[in-house]
Amino acid sequence: MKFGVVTLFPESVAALTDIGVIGRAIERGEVVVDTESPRGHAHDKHRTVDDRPFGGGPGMVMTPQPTLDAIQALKARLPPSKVIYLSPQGAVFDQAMAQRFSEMDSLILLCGRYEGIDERITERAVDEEVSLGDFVLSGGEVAAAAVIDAVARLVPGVLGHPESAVQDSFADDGLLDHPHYTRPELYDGMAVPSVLLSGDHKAIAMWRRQQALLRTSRRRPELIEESTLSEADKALLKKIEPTQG
Ligand code: 4GM
Repeated sequence: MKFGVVTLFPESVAALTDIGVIGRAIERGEVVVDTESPRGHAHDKHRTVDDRPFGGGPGMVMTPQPTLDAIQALKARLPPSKVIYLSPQGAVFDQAMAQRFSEMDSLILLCGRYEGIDERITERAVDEEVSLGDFVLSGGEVAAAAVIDAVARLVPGVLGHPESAVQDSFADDGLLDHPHYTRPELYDGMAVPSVLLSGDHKAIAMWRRQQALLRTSRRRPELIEESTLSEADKALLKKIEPTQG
């Protein structure tokens, strides 16, 4: 899958995507991250990409021409792509959106700086406005890198072990993940739950399901209402007092 990123700081996106499983997928050529800076499309001698807001107020706004030309330059190099603008005003990003984006051949991510971008950029070139959540970053680059990571790891072949994408929190049922343990069995007086050492795979699966249900109902009850629980799930949720929240 190919990602195009329109950013005034191309190195910052590369620094975040060139590591870990996504970095290795980029090395193998399974994922491509191509960047384009509006700065290179500014025509004046100071390479100006922003200006003061009409109507007054603090900060600067990215002007239409350099950013729209940068988007066009990426479109010319990539397969037909949707343009996603990362902003706090967007629809909230979630696993279902990541799944939908991962089914595309390519995606262009537009990063804002300053107070944001001239609305005519959005009107002319943006297909979807997406937010990571209700907080403000100094630029869209960290949000774009998060979207690239969440989407790329769903592309077949990118993760080493294909089942780990399926088993993730949210993946199949929209529930939070169960707790995980590894060695040692006893750490500073804290024991691993004995069922995980039992070798009883049915009991382990049931315990994990129950922990996922209990965690979700305590931490994110709104997710439980959305997911349709089986009768077995409802029984698990009622049965035992949880070991942790
Ligand atoms: C638009 C306006 C995304 C974009 C002002 C980007 C938070 C998110 C920016 C801006 C961003 C988010 C860039 N901040 N919640 N900052 O996904 O500063």
